[in-house]
Amino acid sequence: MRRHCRAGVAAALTGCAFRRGASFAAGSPPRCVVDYFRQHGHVVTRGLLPEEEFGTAAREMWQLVPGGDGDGPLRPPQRRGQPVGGASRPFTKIANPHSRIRAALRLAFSPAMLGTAAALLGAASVRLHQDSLFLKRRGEPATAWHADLWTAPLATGRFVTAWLPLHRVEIDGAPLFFKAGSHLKPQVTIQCTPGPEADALLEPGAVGAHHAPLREGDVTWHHGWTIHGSPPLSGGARSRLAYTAAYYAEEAGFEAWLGKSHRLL
Ligand SMILES: O=C(O)CCC(=O)C(=O)O
Repeated sequence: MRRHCRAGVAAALTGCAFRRGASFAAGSPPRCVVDYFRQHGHVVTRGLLPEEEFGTAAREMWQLVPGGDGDGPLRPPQRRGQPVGGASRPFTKIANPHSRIRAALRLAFSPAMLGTAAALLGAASVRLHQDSLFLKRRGEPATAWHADLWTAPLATGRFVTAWLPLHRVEIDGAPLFFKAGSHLKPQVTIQCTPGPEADALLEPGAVGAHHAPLREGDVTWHHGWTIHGSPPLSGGARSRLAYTAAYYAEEAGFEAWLGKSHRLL
């Protein structure tokens, strides 16, 4: 299933960037993008980043990759207890590039990213939970089905992750695959996710919805409870590098509590 709204979201997004959150009054993705996301738990925003912004971000982020283009030999896994030299890791993850690279910082807090995240979550403002780079090389296995909120230490259902490949990604280039609608049943395990029973244990790529081919500047978004994963590279595809940023809705939380407790003093 690859239905999506081909909407010029970038053009609609203007406004101010906040270091830790965004008020988003100046523009938002088209309604069909938001509706699609709410219904399916994933969506694509085509050309969200202008070419120049994308080019700068991609160039700078590739510099963090060990071996440059990422097509070098696999390094031994870093976790103890795993076979040395094996390809058991599904990817190499570089955590929080925004703390090391200006382009990542700009991207994570750009009006386009913050504004889209806020609109999809129906929030007045959002905060960045984390950003990461995911490098998948030839020989590395599938990224297993999972939902981001399984591991995020946050008590919220308003959480969204942007996944932005830093080059074109065709269907053989390990795009993300999503179990559509799984965000609506967060209590359900992978084995029980909706769909024919025989599909339940198949790997990402064998089943699931995707948005490939993804061009430079296209971004896919998935809800924190949406089950997703990625197949291994296939065909002639080269290493795949994707930037991700996860956001959550800013609720009346600590600040409200602080204000209240101050009033009590
Ligand atoms: O790029 C990948 O293989 C994994 C990324 C992922 O799971 C995510 O962005 O939530």
